[in-house]
Amino acid sequence: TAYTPTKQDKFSFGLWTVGWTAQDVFGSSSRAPLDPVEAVHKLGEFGAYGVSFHDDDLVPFGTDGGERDKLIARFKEALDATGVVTSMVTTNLFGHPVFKDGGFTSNDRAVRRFALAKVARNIDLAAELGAPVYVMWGGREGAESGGSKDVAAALDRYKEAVDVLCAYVRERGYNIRFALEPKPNEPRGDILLPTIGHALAFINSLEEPDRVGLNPEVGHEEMAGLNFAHGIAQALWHKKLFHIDLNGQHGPRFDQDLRFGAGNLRGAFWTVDTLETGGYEGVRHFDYKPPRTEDYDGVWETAKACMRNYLILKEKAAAFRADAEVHEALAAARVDELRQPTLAAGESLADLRAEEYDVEALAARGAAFERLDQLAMEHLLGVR
Ligand code: GLO
Ligand code: NI
Ligand code: NI
Ligand code: NI
Repeated sequence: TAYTPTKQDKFSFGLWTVGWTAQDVFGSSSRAPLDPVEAVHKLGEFGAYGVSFHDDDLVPFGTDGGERDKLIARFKEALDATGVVTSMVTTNLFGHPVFKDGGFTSNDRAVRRFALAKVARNIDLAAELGAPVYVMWGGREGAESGGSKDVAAALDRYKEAVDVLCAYVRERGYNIRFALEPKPNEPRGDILLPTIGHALAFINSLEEPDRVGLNPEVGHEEMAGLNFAHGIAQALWHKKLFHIDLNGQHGPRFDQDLRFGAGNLRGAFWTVDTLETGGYEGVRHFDYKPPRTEDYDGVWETAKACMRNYLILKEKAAAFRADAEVHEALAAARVDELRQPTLAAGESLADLRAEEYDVEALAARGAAFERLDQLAMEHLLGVR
Protein backbone atom coordinates (compact mmCIF):
# COMPACT_ATOMS: atom_id res chain seq x y z
CA THR A 1 0.00 0.00 0.00
CA ALA A 2 0.99 3.62 -0.35
CA TYR A 3 3.65 5.00 1.99
CA THR A 4 4.85 1.54 2.98
CA PRO A 5 8.65 1.57 2.94
CA THR A 6 10.66 -1.03 1.08
CA LYS A 7 14.41 -1.63 0.98
CA GLN A 8 14.54 0.27 -2.34
CA ASP A 9 13.68 3.43 -0.42
CA LYS A 10 17.03 3.06 1.37
CA PHE A 11 15.87 4.16 4.80
CA SER A 12 18.25 3.65 7.68
CA PHE A 13 18.32 4.37 11.40
CA GLY A 14 20.97 4.76 14.05
CA LEU A 15 20.84 2.14 16.80
CA TRP A 16 21.08 5.11 19.19
CA THR A 17 17.80 6.60 17.88
CA VAL A 18 15.19 3.96 18.65
CA GLY A 19 17.54 2.74 21.37
CA TRP A 20 17.74 6.07 23.21
CA THR A 21 16.59 5.41 26.76
CA ALA A 22 15.69 9.11 27.13
CA GLN A 23 17.99 10.31 29.86
CA ASP A 24 18.38 14.07 29.46
CA VAL A 25 20.01 17.00 31.23
CA PHE A 26 17.16 17.15 33.76
CA GLY A 27 16.12 13.53 34.21
CA SER A 28 17.05 9.88 34.15
CA SER A 29 16.02 7.25 31.60
CA SER A 30 12.32 6.74 30.99
CA ARG A 31 12.79 3.56 28.92
CA ALA A 32 14.66 0.30 29.46
CA PRO A 33 17.67 -0.41 27.23
CA LEU A 34 16.92 -1.89 23.79
CA ASP A 35 18.89 -4.89 22.54
CA PRO A 36 20.53 -3.94 19.19
CA VAL A 37 19.40 -7.33 17.86
CA GLU A 38 15.77 -6.46 18.59
CA ALA A 39 16.24 -3.04 17.00
CA VAL A 40 17.51 -4.67 13.79
CA HIS A 41 14.59 -7.09 13.69
CA LYS A 42 12.00 -4.37 14.26
CA LEU A 43 13.51 -1.96 11.75
CA GLY A 44 13.82 -4.74 9.17
CA GLU A 45 10.19 -5.68 9.72
CA PHE A 46 9.14 -2.05 9.10
CA GLY A 47 11.00 -1.97 5.77
CA ALA A 48 14.26 -0.27 6.70
CA TYR A 49 17.27 -0.91 4.45
CA GLY A 50 20.07 -0.21 6.90
CA VAL A 51 21.27 0.49 10.40
CA SER A 52 24.12 2.59 11.67
CA PHE A 53 25.81 2.61 15.05
CA HIS A 54 28.53 4.05 17.27
CA ASP A 55 31.09 1.54 18.51
CA ASP A 56 29.66 1.89 22.03
CA ASP A 57 26.05 1.29 20.89
CA LEU A 58 26.99 -2.24 19.89
CA VAL A 59 29.84 -2.96 22.29
CA PRO A 60 29.60 -1.02 25.57
CA PHE A 61 32.68 1.11 26.33
CA GLY A 62 35.43 -0.99 27.86
CA THR A 63 34.13 -4.38 26.68
CA ASP A 64 37.02 -6.34 25.22
CA GLY A 65 38.11 -9.66 23.76
CA GLY A 66 35.69 -12.56 23.76
CA GLU A 67 32.69 -10.59 24.97
CA ARG A 68 33.16 -8.01 22.20
CA ASP A 69 33.38 -10.78 19.58
CA LYS A 70 30.18 -12.34 20.90
CA LEU A 71 28.24 -9.09 20.70
CA ILE A 72 29.43 -8.50 17.15
CA ALA A 73 28.62 -12.07 16.11
CA ARG A 74 25.01 -11.91 17.32
CA PHE A 75 24.57 -8.52 15.63
CA LYS A 76 25.78 -10.02 12.35
CA GLU A 77 23.32 -12.87 12.77
CA ALA A 78 20.50 -10.35 13.09
CA LEU A 79 21.68 -8.58 9.92
CA ASP A 80 21.83 -11.87 8.04
CA ALA A 81 18.41 -12.95 9.28
CA THR A 82 16.72 -9.70 8.28
CA GLY A 83 18.72 -8.60 5.22
CA VAL A 84 19.32 -5.25 6.91
CA VAL A 85 22.76 -3.82 6.03
CA THR A 86 25.23 -1.74 7.99
CA SER A 87 24.89 1.50 6.06
CA MET A 88 27.15 3.66 8.25
CA VAL A 89 29.39 3.37 11.30
CA THR A 90 30.64 6.11 13.63
CA THR A 91 32.58 6.55 16.87
CA ASN A 92 31.38 7.68 20.25
CA LEU A 93 33.96 10.34 21.12
CA PHE A 94 31.58 12.23 23.41
CA GLY A 95 29.99 9.98 26.05
CA HIS A 96 32.86 8.96 28.29
CA PRO A 97 34.23 11.73 30.56
CA VAL A 98 37.69 11.17 29.07
CA PHE A 99 36.35 13.08 26.03
CA LYS A 100 35.05 16.04 28.05
CA ASP A 101 37.32 18.40 26.09
CA GLY A 102 36.98 16.50 22.82
CA GLY A 103 38.67 13.58 21.09
CA PHE A 104 40.66 14.83 18.08
CA THR A 105 41.08 18.34 19.51
CA SER A 106 41.37 17.83 23.25
CA ASN A 107 44.09 20.01 24.74
CA ASP A 108 45.31 16.80 26.42
CA ARG A 109 47.54 15.01 23.89
CA ALA A 110 47.14 11.60 25.56
CA VAL A 111 43.36 11.86 25.10
CA ARG A 112 43.84 12.68 21.41
CA ARG A 113 46.01 9.58 20.98
CA PHE A 114 43.42 7.39 22.72
CA ALA A 115 40.65 8.87 20.55
CA LEU A 116 42.45 8.03 17.31
CA ALA A 117 43.14 4.49 18.48
CA LYS A 118 39.43 4.08 19.34
CA VAL A 119 38.38 5.27 15.88
CA ALA A 120 40.90 3.03 14.08
CA ARG A 121 39.67 -0.06 15.90
CA ASN A 122 36.10 0.73 14.96
CA ILE A 123 36.99 1.47 11.32
CA ASP A 124 38.23 -2.14 11.14
CA LEU A 125 34.78 -3.26 12.29
CA ALA A 126 33.07 -0.91 9.80
CA ALA A 127 35.11 -2.45 6.99
CA GLU A 128 34.33 -5.97 8.20
CA LEU A 129 30.60 -5.15 8.10
CA GLY A 130 30.86 -3.49 4.67
CA ALA A 131 29.80 0.00 5.76
CA PRO A 132 30.49 2.46 2.91
CA VAL A 133 30.43 5.59 5.08
CA TYR A 134 32.15 6.47 8.36
CA VAL A 135 30.72 9.53 10.14
CA MET A 136 32.67 11.93 12.33
CA TRP A 137 30.51 14.09 14.55
CA GLY A 138 32.79 16.14 16.77
CA GLY A 139 30.23 17.03 19.41
CA ARG A 140 32.84 17.59 22.11
CA GLU A 141 35.35 19.33 19.84
CA GLY A 142 34.83 22.87 21.05
CA ALA A 143 34.79 25.16 24.06
CA GLU A 144 32.72 27.06 26.58
CA SER A 145 35.18 29.91 27.00
CA GLY A 146 37.43 32.01 24.79
CA GLY A 147 40.87 31.48 26.26
CA SER A 148 40.63 27.72 26.74
CA LYS A 149 40.86 26.76 23.08
CA ASP A 150 43.43 27.82 20.50
CA VAL A 151 41.12 27.44 17.52
CA ALA A 152 43.90 27.43 14.91
CA ALA A 153 45.80 24.71 16.79
CA ALA A 154 42.57 22.76 17.27
CA LEU A 155 41.95 22.88 13.50
CA ASP A 156 45.54 21.70 12.92
CA ARG A 157 44.85 18.72 15.18
CA TYR A 158 41.43 18.10 13.56
CA LYS A 159 43.15 18.02 10.16
CA GLU A 160 45.91 15.79 11.49
CA ALA A 161 43.32 13.31 12.80
CA VAL A 162 41.31 13.18 9.57
CA ASP A 163 44.50 12.95 7.48
CA VAL A 164 45.82 10.05 9.57
CA LEU A 165 42.50 8.21 9.28
CA CYS A 166 42.33 8.79 5.50
CA ALA A 167 45.81 7.33 5.17
CA TYR A 168 44.71 4.38 7.32
CA VAL A 169 41.74 3.43 5.11
CA ARG A 170 43.91 3.90 2.01
CA GLU A 171 46.69 1.65 3.36
CA ARG A 172 44.20 -1.01 4.44
CA GLY A 173 42.38 -0.81 1.10
CA TYR A 174 39.04 -0.19 2.82
CA ASN A 175 36.18 1.01 0.65
CA ILE A 176 35.10 3.66 3.15
CA ARG A 177 34.49 7.38 2.78
CA PHE A 178 34.34 9.78 5.71
CA ALA A 179 31.49 12.20 6.36
CA LEU A 180 31.90 15.14 8.75
CA GLU A 181 28.76 16.15 10.65
CA PRO A 182 28.56 19.87 11.45
CA LYS A 183 26.73 21.20 14.51
CA PRO A 184 26.87 24.71 15.98
CA ASN A 185 26.61 23.92 19.71
CA GLU A 186 25.39 21.31 22.24
CA PRO A 187 26.93 19.59 24.07
CA ARG A 188 29.81 22.12 23.86
CA GLY A 189 29.03 25.81 24.17
CA ASP A 190 30.54 26.26 20.70
CA ILE A 191 31.54 23.37 18.45
CA LEU A 192 34.27 23.47 15.77
CA LEU A 193 33.05 23.05 12.17
CA PRO A 194 29.67 24.52 13.20
CA THR A 195 27.89 24.51 9.82
CA ILE A 196 27.95 22.88 6.38
CA GLY A 197 29.91 25.84 5.04
CA HIS A 198 32.62 25.67 7.70
CA ALA A 199 33.04 21.94 7.14
CA LEU A 200 33.24 22.30 3.34
CA ALA A 201 36.02 24.84 3.71
CA PHE A 202 37.86 22.56 6.16
CA ILE A 203 37.74 19.62 3.72
CA ASN A 204 39.70 21.68 1.19
CA SER A 205 42.63 21.86 3.61
CA LEU A 206 42.92 18.07 3.98
CA GLU A 207 45.61 15.88 2.37
CA GLU A 208 43.03 13.59 0.71
CA PRO A 209 39.92 15.75 0.28
CA ASP A 210 38.27 13.24 -2.08
CA ARG A 211 37.85 10.76 0.76
CA VAL A 212 35.90 13.23 2.90
CA GLY A 213 32.41 14.66 2.55
CA LEU A 214 29.53 15.68 4.77
CA ASN A 215 26.76 14.25 6.91
CA PRO A 216 24.54 17.29 7.45
CA GLU A 217 21.66 17.09 9.94
CA VAL A 218 18.39 19.00 9.53
CA GLY A 219 18.19 20.14 13.15
CA HIS A 220 21.82 21.18 13.38
CA GLU A 221 21.61 23.68 10.51
CA GLU A 222 18.25 24.95 11.75
CA MET A 223 19.73 25.49 15.24
CA ALA A 224 22.06 27.93 13.46
CA GLY A 225 19.08 29.57 11.77
CA LEU A 226 20.09 28.22 8.37
CA ASN A 227 18.04 26.81 5.48
CA PHE A 228 18.74 23.05 5.38
CA ALA A 229 17.58 22.49 1.79
CA HIS A 230 19.94 25.24 0.61
CA GLY A 231 22.75 23.74 2.68
CA ILE A 232 22.42 20.27 1.17
CA ALA A 233 21.97 21.76 -2.30
CA GLN A 234 25.37 23.41 -1.90
CA ALA A 235 26.87 20.19 -0.51
CA LEU A 236 25.53 18.34 -3.57
CA TRP A 237 26.97 21.06 -5.83
CA HIS A 238 30.39 20.35 -4.29
CA LYS A 239 29.75 16.57 -4.65
CA LYS A 240 30.11 16.28 -0.88
CA LEU A 241 26.75 14.98 0.29
CA PHE A 242 27.95 11.53 1.34
CA HIS A 243 25.27 10.88 3.99
CA ILE A 244 22.42 12.69 5.73
CA ASP A 245 20.81 12.90 9.19
CA LEU A 246 17.09 13.54 8.78
CA ASN A 247 15.03 14.75 11.73
CA GLY A 248 12.81 17.62 12.88
CA GLN A 249 13.50 20.89 14.68
CA HIS A 250 11.56 24.01 15.68
CA GLY A 251 14.01 26.79 14.93
CA PRO A 252 17.02 27.89 16.95
CA ARG A 253 16.73 26.22 20.32
CA PHE A 254 18.19 23.04 21.88
CA ASP A 255 18.72 20.05 19.56
CA GLN A 256 15.22 18.56 19.50
CA ASP A 257 15.82 15.54 17.27
CA LEU A 258 12.11 15.18 16.50
CA ARG A 259 10.95 12.53 14.06
CA PHE A 260 11.39 13.54 10.43
CA GLY A 261 8.52 15.79 9.27
CA ALA A 262 7.82 17.21 12.73
CA GLY A 263 9.03 20.74 13.43
CA ASN A 264 9.72 22.68 10.24
CA LEU A 265 7.40 20.85 7.83
CA ARG A 266 7.89 23.29 4.93
CA GLY A 267 11.63 22.84 5.32
CA ALA A 268 11.12 19.06 5.21
CA PHE A 269 9.20 19.38 1.94
CA TRP A 270 12.07 21.25 0.25
CA THR A 271 14.60 18.89 1.81
CA VAL A 272 12.89 15.88 0.21
CA ASP A 273 12.49 17.76 -3.07
CA THR A 274 16.22 18.56 -3.07
CA LEU A 275 17.25 14.99 -2.25
CA GLU A 276 14.93 13.49 -4.86
CA THR A 277 15.80 15.90 -7.68
CA GLY A 278 19.40 16.81 -6.82
CA GLY A 279 21.14 13.53 -7.57
CA TYR A 280 21.64 12.30 -3.99
CA GLU A 281 22.46 8.58 -4.04
CA GLY A 282 23.07 7.78 -0.37
CA VAL A 283 20.78 6.37 2.28
CA ARG A 284 17.91 8.34 3.78
CA HIS A 285 19.16 8.11 7.34
CA PHE A 286 17.16 9.16 10.38
CA ASP A 287 18.95 10.61 13.39
CA TYR A 288 16.20 11.54 15.81
CA LYS A 289 15.17 10.83 19.38
CA PRO A 290 11.77 9.42 20.30
CA PRO A 291 10.56 11.87 22.98
CA ARG A 292 11.01 10.93 26.64
CA THR A 293 7.22 10.69 27.01
CA GLU A 294 7.03 7.54 24.88
CA ASP A 295 7.15 3.85 25.77
CA TYR A 296 8.35 1.34 23.14
CA ASP A 297 5.00 1.36 21.35
CA GLY A 298 5.54 5.09 20.91
CA VAL A 299 9.13 4.53 19.83
CA TRP A 300 8.05 2.22 17.00
CA GLU A 301 5.37 4.71 15.99
CA THR A 302 8.05 7.37 15.57
CA ALA A 303 10.32 5.09 13.55
CA LYS A 304 7.52 4.17 11.16
CA ALA A 305 6.43 7.82 11.00
CA CYS A 306 9.91 9.02 9.91
CA MET A 307 9.75 6.76 6.84
CA ARG A 308 6.07 7.40 6.17
CA ASN A 309 6.52 11.17 6.34
CA TYR A 310 9.44 10.95 3.92
CA LEU A 311 7.34 8.94 1.45
CA ILE A 312 4.36 11.29 1.80
CA LEU A 313 6.59 14.31 1.18
CA LYS A 314 8.24 12.55 -1.75
CA GLU A 315 4.82 12.06 -3.32
CA LYS A 316 3.85 15.69 -2.65
CA ALA A 317 7.12 17.01 -4.09
CA ALA A 318 6.74 14.84 -7.21
CA ALA A 319 3.16 16.04 -7.68
CA PHE A 320 4.36 19.64 -7.37
CA ARG A 321 7.03 19.04 -10.01
CA ALA A 322 4.51 17.36 -12.36
CA ASP A 323 1.79 20.01 -12.03
CA ALA A 324 1.18 21.95 -15.30
CA GLU A 325 0.29 25.11 -13.39
CA VAL A 326 3.57 24.81 -11.50
CA HIS A 327 5.40 24.58 -14.83
CA GLU A 328 3.75 27.85 -15.87
CA ALA A 329 4.58 29.46 -12.56
CA LEU A 330 8.20 28.32 -12.80
CA ALA A 331 8.46 29.86 -16.26
CA ALA A 332 6.84 33.10 -15.07
CA ALA A 333 9.37 33.17 -12.24
CA ARG A 334 12.22 32.70 -14.76
CA VAL A 335 13.56 29.77 -12.74
CA ASP A 336 14.95 28.13 -15.88
CA GLU A 337 16.56 31.36 -17.03
CA LEU A 338 19.00 31.10 -14.11
CA ARG A 339 20.50 28.04 -15.82
CA GLN A 340 21.62 30.21 -18.76
CA PRO A 341 25.15 31.57 -18.45
CA THR A 342 25.09 35.34 -17.96
CA LEU A 343 27.55 35.88 -20.79
CA ALA A 344 26.84 34.23 -24.17
CA ALA A 345 29.59 32.22 -25.84
CA GLY A 346 32.32 34.54 -27.11
CA GLU A 347 31.07 37.56 -25.17
CA SER A 348 33.25 39.57 -22.81
CA LEU A 349 32.54 42.19 -20.18
CA ALA A 350 33.09 44.80 -22.89
CA ASP A 351 29.88 43.62 -24.61
CA LEU A 352 27.97 44.00 -21.38
CA ARG A 353 29.36 47.45 -20.80
CA ALA A 354 28.41 48.52 -24.33
CA GLU A 355 24.79 47.35 -23.95
CA GLU A 356 21.87 49.75 -23.28
CA TYR A 357 19.86 48.79 -20.18
CA ASP A 358 16.36 50.04 -19.40
CA VAL A 359 16.98 49.82 -15.68
CA GLU A 360 13.59 51.24 -14.68
CA ALA A 361 11.76 48.65 -16.78
CA LEU A 362 13.88 45.83 -15.33
CA ALA A 363 13.24 47.09 -11.82
CA ALA A 364 9.50 47.23 -12.48
CA ARG A 365 9.26 43.53 -13.44
CA GLY A 366 7.65 41.37 -10.76
CA ALA A 367 9.52 38.21 -9.89
CA ALA A 368 6.31 36.12 -9.60
CA PHE A 369 7.68 33.96 -6.79
CA GLU A 370 4.67 34.14 -4.49
CA ARG A 371 2.30 32.31 -6.84
CA LEU A 372 4.87 29.55 -7.18
CA ASP A 373 5.29 29.27 -3.44
CA GLN A 374 1.53 29.22 -2.88
CA LEU A 375 1.28 26.27 -5.30
CA ALA A 376 3.94 24.44 -3.32
CA MET A 377 2.09 25.22 -0.10
CA GLU A 378 -1.19 23.92 -1.53
CA HIS A 379 0.46 20.68 -2.61
CA LEU A 380 1.87 20.32 0.87
CA LEU A 381 -1.49 21.08 2.47
CA GLY A 382 -3.15 18.45 0.27
CA VAL A 383 -5.64 20.70 -1.54
CA ARG A 384 -4.17 20.18 -5.02
C1 GLO B 1 24.18 14.74 17.75
C2 GLO B 1 24.55 14.08 16.52
C3 GLO B 1 24.86 12.61 16.67
C4 GLO B 1 25.61 12.08 15.48
C5 GLO B 1 26.09 10.68 15.72
C6 GLO B 1 26.76 10.12 14.51
O1 GLO B 1 23.61 15.80 17.77
O2 GLO B 1 23.54 14.26 15.59
O3 GLO B 1 23.68 11.90 16.88
O4 GLO B 1 24.83 12.12 14.34
O5 GLO B 1 26.99 10.70 16.78
O6 GLO B 1 28.09 10.34 14.54
NI1 NI C 1 22.22 15.69 16.08
NI1 NI D 1 23.40 13.43 13.75
NI1 NI E 1 20.04 16.60 16.31
